[in-house]
Amino acid sequence: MTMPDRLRTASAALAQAAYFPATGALPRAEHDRMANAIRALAMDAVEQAKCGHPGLPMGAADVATVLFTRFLKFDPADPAWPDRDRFVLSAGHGSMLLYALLYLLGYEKMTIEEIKRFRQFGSLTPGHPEYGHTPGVETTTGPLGQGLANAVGMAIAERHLAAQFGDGLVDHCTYVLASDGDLMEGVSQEAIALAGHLKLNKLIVLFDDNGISIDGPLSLTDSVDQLERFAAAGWAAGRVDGHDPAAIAAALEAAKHSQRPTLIACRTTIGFGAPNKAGSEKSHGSALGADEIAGARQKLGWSAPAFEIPADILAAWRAAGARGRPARLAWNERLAVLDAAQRAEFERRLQGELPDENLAAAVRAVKERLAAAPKAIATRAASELALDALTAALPEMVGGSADLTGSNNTRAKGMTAMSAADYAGRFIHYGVREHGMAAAMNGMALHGGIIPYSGTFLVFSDYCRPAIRLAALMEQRVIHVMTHDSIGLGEDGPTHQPVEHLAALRAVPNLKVFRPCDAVETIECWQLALASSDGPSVLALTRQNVPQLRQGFDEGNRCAAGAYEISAAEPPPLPPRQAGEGKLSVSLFATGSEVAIALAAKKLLAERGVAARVVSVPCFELFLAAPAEQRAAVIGDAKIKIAVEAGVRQGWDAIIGSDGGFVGMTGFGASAPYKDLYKHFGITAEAVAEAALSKLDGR
Ligand SMILES: Cc1ncc(C[n+]2csc(CCOP(=O)(O)OP(=O)(O)O)c2C)c(N)n1
Repeated sequence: MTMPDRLRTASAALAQAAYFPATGALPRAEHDRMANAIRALAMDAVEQAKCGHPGLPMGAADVATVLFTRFLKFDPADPAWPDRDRFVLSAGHGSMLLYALLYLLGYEKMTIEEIKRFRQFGSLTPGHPEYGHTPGVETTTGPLGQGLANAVGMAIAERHLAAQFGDGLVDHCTYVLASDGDLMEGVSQEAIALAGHLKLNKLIVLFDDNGISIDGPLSLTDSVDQLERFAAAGWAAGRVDGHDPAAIAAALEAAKHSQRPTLIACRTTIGFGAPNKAGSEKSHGSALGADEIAGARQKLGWSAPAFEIPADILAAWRAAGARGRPARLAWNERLAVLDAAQRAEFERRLQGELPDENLAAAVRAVKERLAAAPKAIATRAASELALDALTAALPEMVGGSADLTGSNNTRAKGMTAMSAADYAGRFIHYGVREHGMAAAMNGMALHGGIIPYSGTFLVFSDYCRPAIRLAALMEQRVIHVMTHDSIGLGEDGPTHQPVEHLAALRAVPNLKVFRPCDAVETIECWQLALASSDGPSVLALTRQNVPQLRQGFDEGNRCAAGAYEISAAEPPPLPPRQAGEGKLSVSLFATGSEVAIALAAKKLLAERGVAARVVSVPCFELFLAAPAEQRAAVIGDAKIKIAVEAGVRQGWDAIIGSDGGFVGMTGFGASAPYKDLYKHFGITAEAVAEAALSKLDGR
C-alpha cells in the first residue's frame, strides 16, 4: 500500500511540525548532578538487592543524561505513543540505568518503591529489562547482541511505515546503548551489516566503550577497531569522551542529520565515581559494598541518603520528562485530522488487529480452489499459494528470506524488495544472516504495525534460536517459515536434514510449531499463526511433494484443534485381530509428510484384518493446550498407538505414551534421493504397519 498523494503532500508539511529539536545544553554542574542521580540510584538499588550491575549505569550516566534530557522524543504519560523514539538498552545487565531513568523522568508506575525492590519477585525492576512487564521497556534484553539486532528491526519498521503512512505519522529515531559484549556477539555483525546496507540513518548506536568486560580488560579478548568495523559496514562512526556532555550532544546532533546509521563510541569509565572499583571489572556485576558506596558519594559530591533524590534534581528530571508532551499532542492532532479510513487503518495496524473479514475471505478462497482442484505439491509451495492470498489481504505482512527465497517460497506475488531506495517494499532480502533476521523480526513486531515473516531451512532454526526464544518470552507475533523439514530434502545430506529440530522447537514455551501435511493444512496453519497474536510460530514445510489428503471443502479450521482424526477406522474386511469385539485396535499419529505414510499403513493393516485410524497432529502446542476430554477423544482408546515422524521421538510420549510405538529417526540422516532415505531409515508404511502388528502380537 502506498500513501495517497493528498496525504503525502499534507504529511510533508506536517513533518516540519514533527521535527523535535534538541533542547539547549544544561549548565555543567546541573548535568553532573542529574547524572549522579542515576549513579546513586544504581549503586543503592544493587546494594540493597546484594546483586546486580552498577558499573554500566554509573559509566553511561552522562551519555544517558544527554540523550534523555535533550534528544530522545518520548512522553512518560504515554509510554506506547507510536511515534516515540525507541531506546533499546542492549546491554540489559545495566538495567538499573533504565529503571533509574524511568523513575527520574516520571513514568508513573516506576516509583521509588520499585527501585528499592530491584530484582525482587513481582517488582517492575527485574534483573534484566522485560518487555510487557515494565512500561518504557521497548524490548527484553540481557542476552547480549539481541537488543542491537532488535533495534535494526525497529528502524526498518519505522522507515517502512513512514513510506506507507507518511512522515507526519511516523518519524522517529531508534537509539541503542550497546556494550563491548553486544559488539562481540556474532549477531551484532549481521545486524550492523543489514542496517548499513539498508542505510537506516535514523538508527543511532551509543557504544559504552569502557574497555572492560567480566573477565577483565578487553585486551584479554578483543582487538577489533569498532569504528573501522562499523564504517566498513556503511555506518557513520565517531568517538567521543563519554563523560563530556557537550561532545556527546554534538555527536548526537550530527547523527540526526546523517544519511547513514551512526555509531558513537563513547569512551567511559565503568563504575564512574567508585573510588577503588571504577575502571575495573570489579564494578561490573556485583554490589559495590558500603565503604565503596560511601567513597563514591564523597567523590561525586552526592550527599543525599540512599534512594533520596534532592527535590531540585528530581524536578529537573521531571521537566525533561515533560518535554515530549507538546510533540505528542501535536502528533495526536495530526492523527485526528487524517481521513477516517486512513486513521482506522493506521490504528488497526498499530494495535495488531487482523482485518478479520479479509483474512477469512483469503483463506476461504484458497480452500475453495484446493477443493475444486486438489494439488499434490510440497507444503512450501502450498505456503506460497497461501501467501499470495494472505499478503494481498494483510498489508502488514512483511516477508523475507535469509538468501533462500526460491527455496522457502516466501516471496509472494507482486511483492517488491525493500531497499534503501524503497522502504515501501514488503520483501526483505536478509542475506545469509538467520540470527540477525530473527532478531530484527522481533524488533519489527515490537515496533508494531508489521507482522514479520521470513524463511530459512528448518535445520538453521538453530541459528535463529536465541531470537525465537525471546520472541516467545516477549509474546510477539513473528512467523518463521522453515522449509526442507526432514530427510525428505534428500541429496543435501545430514548437514541440512533436521532431525532433532522439531523436538527442540517444541520445547520452547509459547512457541507454536506447525507441521502441515498438505496444502489444505498449510493454509489453515498459516491462518492460525497469523491469529496467534501473543507468540511466535514456526511453519515446518516440506521440500518434496505430498498428496492433498484433505479433499472437499471444510468451512472450519481443523488444524485449530492441534490434532484431529483425518481418517476414521473402517471395519476391516477380516474379523478384528485380538482387539476384542468391536474395539478399535490401532491409532496412528503423524505430522507433515508422514501423514500420507500413516494413511498407507492404515491400508496395509486393513489388509491384515486390523482396523486403524489416523490422526494428523499439525501442532503439538495447540493440541496439548486443549481440554483434557478433547485430547482424550482425539487420542482415543485404541490399545496400540504408533506415531510416525521423520524426526526424533522426544516429545511424542505426551501423545502415544511411553509404551507407544515410534517410527522415526534415531540419528542423523544421509545424502541420497529422499525416497531411498525413507526406505533406508525405515520410515515407510510397511514399517509402521509392522510396528503395530508386532505390538498386537505382543512381540
Ligand atoms: C549472550 C550472552 N552471553 C553472556 C552473557 C553474560 N554477560 C553479561 S554482561 C557480559 C559482558 C560484560 O561486558 P560488557 O558487555 O562490556 O559490559 P560492561 O562490563 O561494560 O558492563 C557477559 C559475558 C550475556 N548476558 N549474554
